Amino acid sequence: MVSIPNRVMSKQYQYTKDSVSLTNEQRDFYEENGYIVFRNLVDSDILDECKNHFIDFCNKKTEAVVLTVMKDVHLKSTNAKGELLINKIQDFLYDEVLFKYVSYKPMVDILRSIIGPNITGCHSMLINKPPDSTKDASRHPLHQDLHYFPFRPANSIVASWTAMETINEQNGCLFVVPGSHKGELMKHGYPPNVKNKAYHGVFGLDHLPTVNLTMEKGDTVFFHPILLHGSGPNLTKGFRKAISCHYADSNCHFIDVSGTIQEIIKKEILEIAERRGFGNADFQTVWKVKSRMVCGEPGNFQKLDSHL
Ligand SMILES: O=C(O)CCC(=O)C(=O)O
Repeated sequence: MVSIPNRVMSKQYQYTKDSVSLTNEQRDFYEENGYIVFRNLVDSDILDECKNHFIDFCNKKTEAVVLTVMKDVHLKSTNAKGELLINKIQDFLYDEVLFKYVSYKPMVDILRSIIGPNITGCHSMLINKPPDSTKDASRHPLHQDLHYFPFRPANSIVASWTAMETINEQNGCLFVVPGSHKGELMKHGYPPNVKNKAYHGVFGLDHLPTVNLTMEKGDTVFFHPILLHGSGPNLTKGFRKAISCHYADSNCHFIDVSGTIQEIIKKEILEIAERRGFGNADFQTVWKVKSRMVCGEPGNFQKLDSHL
């Protein structure tokens, strides 16, 4: 009988790590599709605490450590205020209430299985779609999140995105193009009728088959930063809220995106950062300053230039 060496028999995984938190079946699904949904992963009380904190912040009833507050441009000319106007808060990793979501242990266990033990939270968002949007208002066109990031490798970055209430086709669920994480980063811009700042998308991909991720409160999807995804408008009478964080292996290296297809977003992010008091910090520094270590050893995100 011919014996087959172990290394021939063992499967080659490219997008996940050997660990105990993902079953082989879950690993295979993420490897093949670039995303995986875990039902009822995040505790309802944590999500309620985050949601109430967000609403109190919108209504100016509490302080929160949030660097970027985005208002829906389609609603700016109306009388909408507070929770009815603010469609996204970003960069809240140093807010101790919202960080409870970011560092939630069952989630971190899964992150370890995808990007390894040294984890830095690098981008955080709470996305609020106000009720009764028009077709284009709260839509997020098909895009790849790597477009926003000046660090690599892409396989060492992953997003978590958690429904804070039932999210379906009517109120603007996430849709994904399964397997698209195996492709390249594409050129992004503003598709027709998309006016919200930095809501970039890739043009001409309407023919691609998408899968709608309908989710209940607490359900969480993890996805690769090259996965094409977007979300529809909220056509219902209620709000639609989701909370999300991108995580990177702390040892990811930073790249210079000048002169590349990412130049356009670098410029926009630096303009926003300057208004937030970052002065003339460079693109890499902006990302380092707003990131926060979650577990393991510190790495390149924690190394700031000495002149800062
Ligand atoms: O929650 C959503 O609508 C999706 C947001 C999204 O994909 C993003 O902000 O990158």
